[in-house]
Amino acid sequence: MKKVITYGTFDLLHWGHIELLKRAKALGDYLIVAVSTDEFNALKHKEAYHSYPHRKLILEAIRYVDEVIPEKTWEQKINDVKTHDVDIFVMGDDWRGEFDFLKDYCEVIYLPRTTGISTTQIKDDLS
Ligand code: C2G
Repeated sequence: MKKVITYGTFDLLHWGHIELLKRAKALGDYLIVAVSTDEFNALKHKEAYHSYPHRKLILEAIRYVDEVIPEKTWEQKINDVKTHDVDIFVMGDDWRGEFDFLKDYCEVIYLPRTTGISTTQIKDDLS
């Protein structure tokens, strides 16, 4: 079984997130999503509209997602890859290069971001 992992806040879930998760799942058989806790979001200088428990609940309802775990630190990725026996790490290409250190542990793939949508744009459009 080929296991894939990806990380993110996934706030105000939108079709750009879904396109990422769909493509990530298509790379293997099992997709783990490490969703940022509210405390970790503070480290990313992000404040999500939905709380961690609600963002976790929403992600668990997506057909492409098999498991949701918390993302609490920047440093947990290597351990996550090892403990979850992950074969492929996937992120949108706004992160290109940032996680190449994981290449010693698994395949690293950066997928093109979906243009025309973002959580920030949703907030701006509604404000
Ligand atoms: N994404 C995308 N297209 C968009 C918006 C987001 O492909 N229009 C992707 C991002 O590239 C990322 C994932 O969806 O791979 C989640 O996006 P965010 O919730 O914004 O994640 P981010 O805050 O970048 O957190 O340790 C990594 C961080 O937790 C990533």
